[in-house]
Amino acid sequence: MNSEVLQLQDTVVAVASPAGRGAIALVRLSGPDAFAIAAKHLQVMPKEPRVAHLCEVHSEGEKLDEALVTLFPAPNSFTGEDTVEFSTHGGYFVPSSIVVALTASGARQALPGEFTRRAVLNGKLDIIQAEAIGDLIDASSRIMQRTAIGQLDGGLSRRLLALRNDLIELEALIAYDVDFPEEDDGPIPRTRIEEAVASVLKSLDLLLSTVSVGELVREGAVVVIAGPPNAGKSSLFNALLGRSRAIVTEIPGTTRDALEAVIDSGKWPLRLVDTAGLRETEDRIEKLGIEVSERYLAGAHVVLACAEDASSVERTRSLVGQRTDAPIISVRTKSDLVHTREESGNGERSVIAVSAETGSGLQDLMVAIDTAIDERQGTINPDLPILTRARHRKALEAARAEVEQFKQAWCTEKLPVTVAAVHLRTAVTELEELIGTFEIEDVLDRVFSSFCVGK
Ligand SMILES: Nc1nc2c(ncn2[C@@H]2O[C@H](COP(=O)(O)OP(=O)(O)OP(=O)(O)O)[C@@H](O)[C@H]2O)c(=O)[nH]1
Ligand SMILES: [Mg+2]
Repeated sequence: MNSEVLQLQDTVVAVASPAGRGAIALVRLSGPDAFAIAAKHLQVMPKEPRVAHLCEVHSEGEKLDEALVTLFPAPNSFTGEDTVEFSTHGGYFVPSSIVVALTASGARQALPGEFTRRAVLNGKLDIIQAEAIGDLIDASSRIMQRTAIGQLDGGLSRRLLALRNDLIELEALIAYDVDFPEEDDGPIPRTRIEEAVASVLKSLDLLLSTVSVGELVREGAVVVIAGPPNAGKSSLFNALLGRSRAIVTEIPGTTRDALEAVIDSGKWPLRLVDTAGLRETEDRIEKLGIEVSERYLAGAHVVLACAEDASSVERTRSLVGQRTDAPIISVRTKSDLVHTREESGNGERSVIAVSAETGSGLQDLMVAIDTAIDERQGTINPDLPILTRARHRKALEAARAEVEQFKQAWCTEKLPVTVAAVHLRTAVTELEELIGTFEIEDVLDRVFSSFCVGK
């Protein structure tokens, strides 16, 4: 999408709810002619803004639907433009017939993400907040939802704006020093500039330290179930999921390929992976499966080392330890079977006994997984906004590199101050592009390319 295509003088329309059968669908109409176009199709045009009115929607003398129609006069709408929302009956046909009628009267079909894009262009949201809307729609866990809501409320934007302002103040200090070196107050003390630089670098580092948490929030923590064939890995996978996803048989070597599923019942979203049992084998397919297991182990956030008795749990743990740096939780499976229960006792303190059959120990295991991730991540400062996208990380890393270069130049006095200050200007530009309320067209293109129509 580029600026030639995106004409703000157009009035655009789209079905904002997903296609398919449902009680209600939402048709959105936004732009300078929204009210005039809507009036052509409503038997009675609602007068009061922001109040839902039951209206008959007509086209060419024919009634299309009875809908709840709400007018949002500019600038008090999501897009900042005159907007009409039609809550129509759901399904495929009714909402699209209304879109067809409105386009026949001069509206244009909205492009993907165009409503949110207009909101950004009209100053209702910055790009960071627009991304949060995308994240909120895509949220597949409570923590992702919470992070996106915080970002939509402007938490991250405020933090970035404060950083940008610190950099601009630094620039001003330096400019003052260059322009008025003979002022009464004397030159700005070098230490004052050095302290300001150190403080900006610290704030940048603090934000950058949230990148790994952001990745976990978006992607989920990879929890790999590993162990010898027939240990009960697939059964545990199914039990933790609460449904039968993986095939379970009494034949060792049943699972040949890694199987993934998402769980969001604990603190962190988890990507649980069932793997092929680890053993020496000549079977070509099983061998490939084991290679996949080993790859998953290398990329795991947590590994569950599973086996049926204490000594094989210990063996599994050391075998797995050679293939991963992730924390390993020792799990003794099939705890409902008598012979394994007899073995429990000394030396098993850190081993969690579970039964996929009865469900015992599963809750303890979930808690242990969350704790292992907590320990790996360190404590998360709840006041610190989290960077959730590669775009955020890249911009902050670039800004940091520029500030670092300024610091070098300033400390070694190798470059004229005015030249060194160019690095500060570039750092400011990086942050402004990231927030996106400044020079933004190409940033907008990147952000909105993944949006759906109607949002
Ligand atoms: N009694 C009891 N039997 C279990 C339990 N978990 C698994 N089993 C049985 O153990 C056998 C192997 O279970 P799977 O879950 O297929 O084991 P696996 O580790 O995935 O095996 P591979 O895929 O071959 O590596 C099956 O017969 C299961 O019914 C359990 O908690 N209690
Ligand atoms: Mg299996």
